[in-house]
Amino acid sequence: MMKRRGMLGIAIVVSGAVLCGCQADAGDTDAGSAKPDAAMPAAPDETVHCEGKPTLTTGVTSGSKALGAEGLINARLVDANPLPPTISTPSMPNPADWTVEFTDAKGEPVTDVELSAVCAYMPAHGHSGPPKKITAMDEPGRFKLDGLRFTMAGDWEVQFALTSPSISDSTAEAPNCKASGRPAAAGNELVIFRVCIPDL
Ligand SMILES: [Cu+2]
Repeated sequence: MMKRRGMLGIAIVVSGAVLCGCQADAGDTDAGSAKPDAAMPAAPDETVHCEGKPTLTTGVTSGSKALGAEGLINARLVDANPLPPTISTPSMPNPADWTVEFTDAKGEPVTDVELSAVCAYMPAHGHSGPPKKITAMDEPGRFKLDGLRFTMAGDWEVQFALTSPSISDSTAEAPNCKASGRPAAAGNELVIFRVCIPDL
């Protein structure tokens, strides 16, 4: 049962390739009194309830939607497996595979989208991790993300920093994704899906 490894007790937001290990034995911080710094995961022993929060849906016409920060690009969840997404642990990685479509205000696919950063980000704790693989699909505006991991129960965001010369030359807010330990650069748009991951 003792699976403690040296690194697990230390809260460091390291390179984007290293996923948060904070679901394992982060100590017994008193909820309420402790004020962890941004990089320090809180104690994971509070039960997470996702009831009443928006449910992630997929579909050609109705899937979950997200609006870009500049309001110029919409994203739609075309497919997700598993659905709903589940917590990812070392023994049960449960990688999430998502297909996302980016469209303009009229609902037409944006054909020149380039993704500059994608990650699953946990705002409460400030950690993030990229998908294992991103593939541009044959259908215009669609991308497949393989191996997204939600390493703790709680509220997560899946953030996309993207550029699309045909839509915008503006600069959106930077994503919270990190690449090689550094914040990722902002694109023309920042699109965010919000998802609650329940306890096992
Ligand atoms: Cu966390």
